[in-house]
Amino acid sequence: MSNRLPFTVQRSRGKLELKPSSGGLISALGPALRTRGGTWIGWPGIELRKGEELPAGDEPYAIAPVSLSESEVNRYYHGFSNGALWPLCHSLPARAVFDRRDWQTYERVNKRFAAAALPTAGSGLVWVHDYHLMLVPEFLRREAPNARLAFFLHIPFPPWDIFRLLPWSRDVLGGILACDLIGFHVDGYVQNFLDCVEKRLGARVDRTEGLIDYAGRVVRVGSFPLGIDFELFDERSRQAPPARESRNGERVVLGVDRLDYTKGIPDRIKAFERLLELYPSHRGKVVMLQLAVPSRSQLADYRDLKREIDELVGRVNGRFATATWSPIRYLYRAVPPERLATMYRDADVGLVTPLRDGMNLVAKEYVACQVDDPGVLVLSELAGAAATMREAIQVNPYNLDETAEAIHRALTMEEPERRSRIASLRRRERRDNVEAWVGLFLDEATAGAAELTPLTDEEVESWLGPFLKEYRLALFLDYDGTLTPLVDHPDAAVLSPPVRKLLRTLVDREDTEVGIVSGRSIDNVENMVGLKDVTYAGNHGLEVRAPDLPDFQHEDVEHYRGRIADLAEALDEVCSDGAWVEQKGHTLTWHYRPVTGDPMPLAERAREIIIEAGFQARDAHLAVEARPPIGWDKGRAVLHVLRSRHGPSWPEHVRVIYIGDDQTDEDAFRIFHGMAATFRVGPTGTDTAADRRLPNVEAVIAILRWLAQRKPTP
Ligand code: ADQ
Repeated sequence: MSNRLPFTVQRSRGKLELKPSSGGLISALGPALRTRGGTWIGWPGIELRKGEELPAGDEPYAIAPVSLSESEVNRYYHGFSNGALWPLCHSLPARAVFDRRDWQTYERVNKRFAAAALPTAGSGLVWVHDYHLMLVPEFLRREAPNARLAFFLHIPFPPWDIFRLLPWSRDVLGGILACDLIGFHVDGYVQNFLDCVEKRLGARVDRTEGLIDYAGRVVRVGSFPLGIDFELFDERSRQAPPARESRNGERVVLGVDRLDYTKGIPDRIKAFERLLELYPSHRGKVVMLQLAVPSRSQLADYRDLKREIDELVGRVNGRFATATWSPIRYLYRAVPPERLATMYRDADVGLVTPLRDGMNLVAKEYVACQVDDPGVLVLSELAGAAATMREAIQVNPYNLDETAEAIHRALTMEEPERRSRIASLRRRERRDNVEAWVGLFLDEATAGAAELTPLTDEEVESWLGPFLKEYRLALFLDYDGTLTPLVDHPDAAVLSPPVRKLLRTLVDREDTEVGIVSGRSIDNVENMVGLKDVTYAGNHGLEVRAPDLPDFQHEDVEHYRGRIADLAEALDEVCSDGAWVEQKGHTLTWHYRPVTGDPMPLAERAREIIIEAGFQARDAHLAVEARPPIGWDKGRAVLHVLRSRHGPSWPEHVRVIYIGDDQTDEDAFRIFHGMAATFRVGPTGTDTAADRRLPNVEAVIAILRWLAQRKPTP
């Protein structure tokens, strides 16, 4: 699945005609689908009229077109994709425009792409491409939980400090994290992505193995540097007509790009101008040939760029041209493949100096076309290609003097050095060609499930060591699902002896206080934990019992005492098929775990009864909770404990850690955000306010173990 289909549809005299699209992505995936079969899902580039069908193409694979209206194309494609994500991912945030309506259309269009893939999702891999479609995997995962999904980003993934500017950074990360495999061109982007996932979502990552633990699944992440169809370019350049004599020994420095501000065309022209200033000997003998394919001309930035380049070319030519020589030849158009191969072959210098580029295929195409007397590749160190194409002369494209010197060096390089450099470059590009890339990616995408190693002491130390340094610790823990795995009946959630022992050790430490915060009644949770000198908060914090504080009960709960008994009776109506009511004093829980049929109609009715009785209904694990409508929750209860014990300036005296697995723990995560270290346990999606996520009770135990053994605070 990609934004564009491998062809663009045009309407000519009422009839639809297919025109093949070009570009790296198309030439990479076309052959892969041709040999393996499958479906290409994408936008045909035209708004299809009602009942209008695409003409059959000659490709052996199926086509699933996704139709977009003109205004959708504006907001989803020009707006969010190219106006926000493109500049941001290229680390040019000043050019990014963030518009909520663009974002909403992007979401809607991504949903439509996902729907188009749904019929295929059960039978094989869905491989989603590029920044236009970053929410598709999540939408697909919701409808097809067992589907095999992969994503490849063709542009850079920026560092955290830039990515965090995106108002919807959370959603975009969550969108692609629904995949089994996420691929980038180079390792730098992988590391940036892992940083963002860790910092924005608090997900656990394994940097060495490239694994992310998120929403109950393990996602693989890796670098897969895209290659080209090497033999095709090699062959084309061999078959191209010999260089014309009319060149008169003129040497050519070649630039080939889409007209895009990331490609650094104005800086390149200025660097060439600098060359002519620094080395007058090149005047009259060297020409810069710049090809630019028109691109995204609907966006103002791109129209401005075109004007800027026109003016620059005019200025430099005006400054240096003679009657027989002009320094810059500039073609604003696409050239046919055979002609392009000839130009590559005959250029003495391939000048590829993007300000930032995911990979850059032009550098690779240039190398593939150096079949006889080889030229020299000058390559921006800010292109993904620079990670592997080490034998190119690498430059910082913003440094005009350095670039000018590099062009000079390329123009004057002796043959043995040129041949050695190009030979290594060609060997690598021939081996790591596009076919190899597809194979590598698909092998990884269809590999078995990956697993993260259990949480290590070093990892916990890196999370909590600096945070706790020289402070007392106030540790607050939820019970069910945090200290014990979730089970069928609350009575069966027994605390294991090793965990009790760990808690005991923590309670006995001079520098640590422990609190258990539960939805259970206070007597019940105290019974289950069975430890003295612990603070217990029951009924989601409506009551608190602490060793050193007066017992607390929220002043409004008395008012609801009679009414909760009436509610329990009213819920008899939905206590069939095993569903039952757990009475907990100030609150109650209606459990539907034992129900064998579809419990949803019953749960809906239970919610209605609870609300009619004047209580709040909250969804819990296979249960609905009823709480009095009092502005109180687990977070407020813990804050009450901290203030009573340490005074209003408690943050100066203790560090707080709060670990919970339940929706009701979110109140605590929110209230302590920035004031505590918070952990949400279990397979939760994007919607947690906790700093970090933990997969299961074992991970909680690993943290408790580290806390119990840590160096004492004086
Ligand atoms: P692009 O930004 O389009 O691709 P690039 O990789 O250089 O950049 O590919 C451009 C393609 O267009 C090349 O195949 C080139 O031959 C062709 N082209 C350019 N100018 C042309 C002209 N005047 N006439 C004919 N053809 C021309 C995005 C990312 C890149 C990443 C690719 C693939 O921005 O970083 O390498 O996807 O992942």
